[in-house]
Amino acid sequence: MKTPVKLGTYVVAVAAAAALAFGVGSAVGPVAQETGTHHGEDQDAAAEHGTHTEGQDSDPGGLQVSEHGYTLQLETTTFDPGTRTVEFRITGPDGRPVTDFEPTHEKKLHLVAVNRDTSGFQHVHPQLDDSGTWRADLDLTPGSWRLFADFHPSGHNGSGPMTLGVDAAVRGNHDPQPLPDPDRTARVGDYTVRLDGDLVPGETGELSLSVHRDGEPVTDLQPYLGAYGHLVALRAGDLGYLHVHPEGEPGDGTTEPGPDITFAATAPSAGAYRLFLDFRHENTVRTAAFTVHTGADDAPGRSTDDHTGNHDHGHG
Ligand SMILES: [Cu+2]
Repeated sequence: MKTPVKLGTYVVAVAAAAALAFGVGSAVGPVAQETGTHHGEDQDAAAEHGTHTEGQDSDPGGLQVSEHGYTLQLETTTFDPGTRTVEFRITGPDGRPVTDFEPTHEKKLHLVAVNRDTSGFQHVHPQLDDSGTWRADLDLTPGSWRLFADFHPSGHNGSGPMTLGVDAAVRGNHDPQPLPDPDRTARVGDYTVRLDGDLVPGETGELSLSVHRDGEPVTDLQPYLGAYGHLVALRAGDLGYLHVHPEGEPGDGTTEPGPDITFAATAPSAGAYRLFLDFRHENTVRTAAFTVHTGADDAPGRSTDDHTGNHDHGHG
């Protein structure tokens, strides 16, 4: 029973680090949280009182359909397979649909959809109408899907951007696939993307993705959402959604348009993660996908095979 002990130690260490960060960095959080983070039971109590923990990037998002009074409401939760228009609302603490959002990465809301076996990844930008209803087309295959809305409601005191997640079910026969084996190279069309760096539990790790085409480094990547790449990381097992930040942006005088794109990310726990990199070149957005395990490189005894799950998709 070594693992639970280790995990327990890790939680305590993170809690202590969080308490330290709060003590040193800010006086924004309620006092109850600063003391509460030292003890598990108090931490639970703090969570029940809706204490915000944003700013701690190691907390995955997207595990809850409702948080801090904001709820992700899907108009319909069951679909036939195919290209379907998904409609949803974000309701606020007053129960009414939210219509004011602060853009993050140039968009008011990012919708990420993935089959729960991590196939079919899509990252789209829905349209908002005056009533607060968002609409986006998704290509849905049979199975259980997870939809993530990544947004920042205007005037939301202190908690900043958030990610809510909701399940949707798509009818039809589904042959779920295991998580693809760890592989640091992904192919998407003519492009090869190489991943360097590691996700580290509880620490900020640097991930560098290098884009090549036909063996040549790509040095004219196009800005996409204010960066040369957009990375989404999902934890295997619960699809916890990690906050990943690009390091450097187009036009800052130091960030080159490829072949390397660098990100900072913190893994909330040891385990496997599925990474999806969106990059734009010659006016097409492509997605390269990777499986990584925290800490170590590819796990021993694992074979590497072809099912990388990469795909081209027209993204404007
Ligand atoms: Cu987006």
